[in-house]
Formats: sequence, C-alpha cells, structure tokens
Amino acid sequence: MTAVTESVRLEREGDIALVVIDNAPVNALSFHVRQGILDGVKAAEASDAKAIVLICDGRTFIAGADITEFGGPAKGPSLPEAQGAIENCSKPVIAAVHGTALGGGLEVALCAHYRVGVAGAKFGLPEVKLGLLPGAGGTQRLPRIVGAAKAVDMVTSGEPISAAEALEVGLISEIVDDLRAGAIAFAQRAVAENLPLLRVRDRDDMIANTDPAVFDAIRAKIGRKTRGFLAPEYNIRCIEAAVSLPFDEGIAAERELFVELMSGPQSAAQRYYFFAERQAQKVPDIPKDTPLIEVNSCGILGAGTMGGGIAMNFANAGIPVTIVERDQESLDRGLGVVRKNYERTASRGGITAEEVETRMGLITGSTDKADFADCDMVIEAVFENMDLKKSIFAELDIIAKPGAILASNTSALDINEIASATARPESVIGMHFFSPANVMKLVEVVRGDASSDSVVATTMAVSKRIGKIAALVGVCNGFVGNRMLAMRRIEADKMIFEGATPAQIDDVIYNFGMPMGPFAMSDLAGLDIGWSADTSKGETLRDRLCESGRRGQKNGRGYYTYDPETRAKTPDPEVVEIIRALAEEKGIEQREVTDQEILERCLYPMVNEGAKILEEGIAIRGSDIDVVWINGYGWPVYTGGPMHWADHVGLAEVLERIEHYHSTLGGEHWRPAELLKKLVAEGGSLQGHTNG
Ligand code: 3H9
Repeated sequence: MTAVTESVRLEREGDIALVVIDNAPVNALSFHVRQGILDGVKAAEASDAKAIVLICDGRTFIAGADITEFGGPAKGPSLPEAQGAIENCSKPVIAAVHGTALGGGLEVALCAHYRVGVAGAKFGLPEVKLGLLPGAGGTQRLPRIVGAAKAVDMVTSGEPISAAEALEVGLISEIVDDLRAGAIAFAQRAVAENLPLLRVRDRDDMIANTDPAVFDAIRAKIGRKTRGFLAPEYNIRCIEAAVSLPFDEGIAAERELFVELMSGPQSAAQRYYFFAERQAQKVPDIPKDTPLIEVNSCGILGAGTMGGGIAMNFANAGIPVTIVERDQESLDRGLGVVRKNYERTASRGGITAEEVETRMGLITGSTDKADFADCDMVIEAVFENMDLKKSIFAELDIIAKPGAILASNTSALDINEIASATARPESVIGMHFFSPANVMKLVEVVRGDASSDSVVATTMAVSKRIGKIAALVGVCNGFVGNRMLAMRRIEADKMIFEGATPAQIDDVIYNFGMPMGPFAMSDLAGLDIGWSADTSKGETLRDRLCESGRRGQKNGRGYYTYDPETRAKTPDPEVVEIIRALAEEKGIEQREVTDQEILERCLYPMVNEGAKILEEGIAIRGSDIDVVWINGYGWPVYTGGPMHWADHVGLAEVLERIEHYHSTLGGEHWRPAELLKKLVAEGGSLQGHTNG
C-alpha cells in the first residue's frame, strides 16, 4: 500500500492495481482527491499492473465535486486533468461503485473504460439541484451511453437511477456482490479477454439519430415546475450540444454554460441552501450523545386534513399510527381522504397498489384516546384553541405512557402554556407541520422552556425519518414562518386600499418566484374562517366580501372568481370596486402603487421580522429561517430564502428602505430590528448570523 495523497492510496492485488479514495464523509473530489487520482492512475499505469480499479472507502463512491471549494481559489489539478489520466490510460480502468456516484463522481466513473456496481449503488447527475450543470463532461458522455432522452431526464431532474437500471441502460457492465472482489474479478477478466479500452467520448451510436422533439418534450414537461430556474434549461442545452456537436465542441459549450451558472446568483443561493438544510438539523446546545427515545409507534389526535396528512408521513416511513377522532363518521371521512390520496399517488405511478394497502394497514383508526396508551409519541392536530388543547394535553398526560413524547401541531400557540396542563412539561414539544402535511417538507419543531434534550433531539430525528426537513424554533406567536408571513399580510392589506389591486400584489409575489400571493392564499384557505354572518358588521373588507357571498376558492368567488372546471382564477372588478368604496369611506386616497413598492413593502417587513426573530433567539441561525421559508412557503430556493436574499440585495439598502417606510408609514413591524442595524454597522450578514 502506498499513500499517493492524504486521501488517495495505491494498493495491489496480483496483476491489478487499486486506486483507493478515502475522503470522508462522501469522498468528494477535493483538490487532494483530484491530485491523488491523477498521480495514482499514472503511477499504476507506469507500474507492471495490468489493469486498474478505482474504488472508494467509506459509505459511498465519489458523491461529486467538493462544494466547499466552489467560489474559492483554484487548487491542485482540475477535474478534467484527473479524468484524462483515467480515460487515456493505456490499461483498462474499472470504476467500482457503491453508495452514490453523483455529479463529478459519476463524471469520473464515465471516464473509466468499464463500470461495475453493487446492487444498492445509485448513479446520478444532481448538479441541477445546486443551480448547476455537470461541468466535467457529464452532459457529453452520459447521452453517449444512455441516449439523449434518458440523459436529459436525469440532468433536469437530478434524480439518480438504481444499479439495476444502470445495468439495463448500459451505464454499468455488471452488478457485483462484493465490491472489491467483484471489481478485481472484472479487471482480471478484462485483462484475460483483452477487452477493448472503451472510451465513452468516442461513441456516437446512441446519439446519432436523436429526435429533436425530446428536447421540446422535456421543456413542456418541466416548464411549470422549474419556473424561474436557469439551470434546468442550461442542462437541456448541453444535451442538445452533445447530439449536435463533435465531442470537444460539446465540452466547450458545457464549460461555458457551467461557468455562467457557477458565477451567477442562483447557484450561489442553491449551494448556500444545500449547507443550510444540513446545518438546520444540528442543535448546538444539545450534546451529540444525547440518548434518543425510541419511536416505533405514533398516535395522532384528529383525522382532519392535518392529522390525516401527518399520519401518512409516519405510515410512509413504516411507523404504525393510531389515529383518533371524536366520532366514527369523522374518522371514516378522514381515513377515506388518506386512502384517496394514496390511490391518487398510485394511479400516477408513485407507489404500487400493494403499497397503498401496506400503508393503509399501518394506520389504525379509533374513537378512543385510551388507544394512545402504548404510543411512543402522540401528536395533537385539532383546531387552534388554547383551552381545548390544554384539556387534551391534561388527558394525554393521564393516558400516555411515561416517557412518551407529547407533541402539538399548533401553528401559533404557546407551547409552554400547553405543556403547563401536564405534569411532564419536559415531554411536551411543538411539531408544526405545513399543509398539505403529506406533501410540504417543513416541520417547525417548537422547543418549549421545559422540553428535554432527549425530546428535542428525538423529535428532530423523527422528523428526518418521516422525510421532513426540520427547523428548531422557540416559542413566540406564529413561530418563525407565520410570524413573518403576518408582516407581509399587514402591508398587502394596506396597499389594496391605497390603490394596488389584489391581482397586482399577487402577481408581484408570484413573479418573484413564490407559488402564490397573499390574496390567492386567502382564497385557498377560505375567507370565512372565523367569520360569522350573525356577528358581521360590514365594517371590514372581509365582512363585505363574505357578505357578498365571497368565501374563497371553495365557492368559486373570493378575491378572484374561479372557473368551476379548471379552477383558473380571474381578477374580479366587483372586488376592486368593493375595496375602492371602502377606501373612500375610510378616507384613504387611492393612487398608483408601483410593483417595486409592492415588493419592498411585502418582503422587507418579513426580513425585518426575521432579524427580530434572530435577535430574540427564536431561530438558532439566519439560515434556519431560510430553510423554513423555502420548505414551508415555497420561497424560491434560487434566491436562497429571505435572509440570503436580503444579504444579496445589501443589508444597508434594506435597512435604508425599512427606515424610510418606518418614518412614512409607521408601525411596529417597520421599526428597524436592532440586529439589522448592528449587522449593517459591522458588515455582517443575516444568513451567517448564529445564536449557537
Ligand atoms: C459537481 O459535482 C460539479 C461537477 O459536475 C463539476 C465540477 C467541475 N461537497 O447529505 P449528508 C457533506 S457538484 C462537500 O448529510 P447523506 C455534507 O455537507 C456536486 N461536502 O449525507 C455533510 O456535512 P456535515 C454534485 C459534501 O448520507 C456530509 O457531507 N453532487 C458534499 O444524507 C454528509 O452529507 C451532489 O450534489 C459535497 N459534494 O447523503 C451530491 N456532499 O456532516 C451532494 C455532502 O458537516 N450530496 N457533503 O453536515 C448529497 O446529495 C448527499 O450528501 C449524499 C449523502 C447523497 C451524497
């Protein structure tokens, strides 16, 4: 065994040389790995070895370029130099894949003459998720093996394929049982049978007759989902280049587009988010060795939209759920919706019919809370009413076994007060899911004053296990997400009286990249939540809208009118008139409100509130706030979330505008956060601010 660099070594098994990469945790292509591959392969080529196996230690093959190196000074050999040593080697090079061959990792493997993998291996080019494209030949080599249609699908989705599929499409030559032994055996066979040194770059057979329609088809397919993102289109253009240009020209086109993406703000935001998401899982003041509570069963109180969605998350992860409703009819209705949701997924090919039954089989309905007695965790998901929640928690305290986690899905209420209804506040925590709970990724884990370390750590771990992205937040009204959302609402509601229309405001927010604006959101939720015809005084806009039969999407009329068939919304002049009349009564003069003013007045108070949330210690890090907004509200990840976005705009400019609105419009939500002022004075950033 010879060390080549700190992370690459050379080994020998008979005639076969092994270039072994060991760069924990994911064998990313740091400069010493690139150097090691280059020097290791060359040394093996110069030795009397007859073939070379490229293999990794640890849990995975190379998972890509080292993202932490991006944007820094160039160090060591480039990846193409290391790849060249493999591809142009005069002896067969076999890449042996386990775990994930991703991004630059797959691009390295594509330069080997042959690839083998274990059954659990996965192969993908996920750069699009970082706002990038494969920049080391991946877009030119992959279609030469799998064809343009498959390649364009892989680079635009970023999703990996399995070893079985890789074998089927010819990406690997063999699935081996034992990685090392299997790869060595393959290499020995390559030598014995004098197998040719296959260079993917020289192949044209799979791309020769590409139908250009595949590119329009993918554009049509992903257009809506990728609205606002640059990288998907750039990835498509690279595959187009692969089928229309000679290899070297295709590589040049790929490089040019890669450099453009890499130096642009979208990829910077998406790379920042990659680490933000992983960072959010870490709780600085909880020791890593904190014992976790075993959670093998979960009780859910409430089979409404929320409870049902939450139950699905647990069932999807294979965790048995007991779901309790107050009467059989509501229970049947709730379980019926869950089944329908699963069946819809199955009809689209997401899961098999058998999986529908397996998951439904994990959900047991009941009308008796006593059935929570054996659950390791119980989540309350009834409507928002403090007295009700307190009485429920007092009951759960009696029913649940000692040590069980008692969680509330409240979206705003005080977890400490809820916990005070029990004799075990240390077991109580908030788990704020977002609607629809089976789809939305975010869970705000709300740490009460008394929540124990084990309960916090376990709830974070359980959230991950059920496929969620958790952010730990403290107790305050609305926590992180809804508290910031409320600030946007204040200004949006004011601006429609000043002369902006609901559609204008929604369009500005939509064009910024959010899934919908505040008024479309109200229509979706229903305008009459908490409104009653008996008590309505016709004083507020909501009173007037509801009184004129506008209840939102559910009856086809709200701030917009909705097509009964397509549910497409159209701005409604009648609503604009109702608003105008009310503004007149209130003595508010209407004027033209610019899109820029709308953007500033909707987003800057959110940024300001985010800064206050940070200074109060409600969020651990600025980046956690971005994780909340991206996963709970669809904030466009290519702007990095409200904190990253504000940093990008420039905190001095943001503060200047907040001060301007504070002096002209007034209101506590415009009072500049002390932290914001401090960061501007010190040249700090919101995204990098941490209380940990
Ligand atoms: C690329 O390749 C560009 C090329 O085309 C062109 C070049 C010229 N770099 O996710 P985990 C860290 S772009 C640096 O929790 P898992 C991660 O931050 C790249 N660090 O584990 C975390 O650190 P910490 C294309 C990385 O088992 C730790 O490793 N490749 C990288 O749940 C564990 O990560 C990708 O986009 C990296 N590339 O999932 C793949 N990757 O413990 C990105 C991970 O301090 N990676 N880290 O928080 C992944 O998708 C997942 O990490 C993976 C493992 C599936 C591999």
